[in-house]
Amino acid sequence: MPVPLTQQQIDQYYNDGYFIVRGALSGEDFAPLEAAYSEVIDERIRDFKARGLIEDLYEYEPFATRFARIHDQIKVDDKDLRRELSWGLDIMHAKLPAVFEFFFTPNLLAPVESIIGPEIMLSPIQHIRPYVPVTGDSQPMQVPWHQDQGVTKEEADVSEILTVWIPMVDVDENSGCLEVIPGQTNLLEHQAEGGTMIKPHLMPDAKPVDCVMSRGDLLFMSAYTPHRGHTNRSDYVRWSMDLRFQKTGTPTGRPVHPEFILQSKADPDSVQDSYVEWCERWEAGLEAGKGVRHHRV
Ligand SMILES: O=C(O)CCC(=O)C(=O)O
Ligand SMILES: [Fe+2]
Repeated sequence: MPVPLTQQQIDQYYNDGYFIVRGALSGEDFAPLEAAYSEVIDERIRDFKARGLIEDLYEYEPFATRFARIHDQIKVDDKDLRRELSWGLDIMHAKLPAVFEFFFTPNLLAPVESIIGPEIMLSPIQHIRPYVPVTGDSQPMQVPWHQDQGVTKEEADVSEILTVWIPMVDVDENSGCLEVIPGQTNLLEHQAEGGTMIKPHLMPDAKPVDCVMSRGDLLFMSAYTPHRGHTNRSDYVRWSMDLRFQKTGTPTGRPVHPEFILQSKADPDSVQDSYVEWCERWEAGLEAGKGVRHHRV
């Protein structure tokens, strides 16, 4: 049964700028996603084996670890090959039907509605991030301290945007969970250098909180909550998805990329549930967005 947030949980979200919704998603909600990504990865692994780039397919390795065991077979300093292995897995590149269907998961939309209201639009700022285990300090694609409002254009400053961070595996400080700084309600100045990040001298001195989570939990974060991902030093891949929701019609701050109406109680026919249209609008948006700076800095 989809469960909305209680008033106490909503209050906690607004007080702290984040809230972990425990046990919201079920194994059934994840199964099609996992199956779809397993298939994409399997194809890629077979291609790498056929090209003699890896020895072992690790066919019977579970979803959480298989991709890591494949990476283990490629030298850490062969960055191009490692990049090729992970290339194109993000939501808008892979365009998997299972991901599109996941957006409409009732167990996800019920607590989102508690914050955003019944007219729910999905922001185009959305990712799937497989953090592969590392031994050193450099986690490819790792994001530094930032607020999500900082990665939008200024037009989004009138919008209330809710980030939902969804671990597809259990996460803790050793396996790449997020750390957040509670209680921040305004935008801190960001810089582009080092990846869009809060200017170091403006970082709040409040103590960061590690968001230790199980698969099935959802991290709700306001767009002003400073956060970053920990390095993954475990032996499995930190698979996570992050989505952003806002009231339909409010600016996303990413104007060239497509937003989608996921739910409407006022006008149910307005829901954009066509997979084909989703693919077409992403293809057009990615083309139009080439060479465009998407962040405000
Ligand atoms: O997954 C991460 O490590 C960072 C995620 C993030 O910045 C976000 O979801 O907004
Ligand atoms: Fe973020």
